[in-house]
Amino acid sequence: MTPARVSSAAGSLWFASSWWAASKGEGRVAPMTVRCVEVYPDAVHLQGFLSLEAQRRLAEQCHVIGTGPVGWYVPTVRGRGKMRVEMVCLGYHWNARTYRYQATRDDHDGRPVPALPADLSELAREMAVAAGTAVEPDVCILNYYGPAGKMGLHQDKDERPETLEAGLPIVSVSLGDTAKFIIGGFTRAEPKTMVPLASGDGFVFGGRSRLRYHGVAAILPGTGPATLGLEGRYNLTFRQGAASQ
Ligand SMILES: O=C(O)CCC(=O)C(=O)O
Ligand SMILES: [Mn+2]
Repeated sequence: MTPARVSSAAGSLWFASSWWAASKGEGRVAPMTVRCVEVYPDAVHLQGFLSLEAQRRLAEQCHVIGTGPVGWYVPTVRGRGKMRVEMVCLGYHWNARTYRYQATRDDHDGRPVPALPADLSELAREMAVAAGTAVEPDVCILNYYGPAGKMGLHQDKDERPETLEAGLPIVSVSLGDTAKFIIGGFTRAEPKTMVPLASGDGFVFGGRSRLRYHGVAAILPGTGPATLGLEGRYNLTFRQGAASQ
């Protein structure tokens, strides 16, 4: 089931969304309303996309992946030291030294990257539709931010050029503590907007916003739902265009 748009108003749209939650075993859940705020053209904040139960299950899935045999590591970025997050890639591995996608974790332990689970791809598809776009993700980067976690201003531009030109979106899902997500223009210096990404929120940026600079200025410790049992924050970004074709 794709989410149904139930009403629209300037700058904010409302959808009903329950498919993913139901697929995770919640059974009959009441359709949820999700507030969709267009922060920039084609950059949409989906506020409250995931029910608390769906957040809990997804957080558990992230924990299992991250603590599994091919789990968390701290990437060292070309010339800029260690990142302030722990990372696991699914589907393809993003090599922090070469900024290229590959099948094995060559900048870490050389192991084959875990597959991208089908239920996670479906969540990304559903979020993209809610934001008025579409994606067929072939990679997900799962990040864990501790209380001092952050991510510098950057563009997501390592996917295949034709997918960037087509504006195929990045679909981001947040769990746990709220992040101060910063998004600006197409150069580092342009003015920026702070978007608080709370647990269960989505953020989809494609089309005219695909190459906007963005980052995470800070995590707000203790702001996530207690029932997740998560100190810090998970963020999943789904992308299309990692596969070399
Ligand atoms: O954590 C976030 O909200 C953004 C993550 C991000 O930009 C990335 O992984 O490229
Ligand atoms: Mn990014």
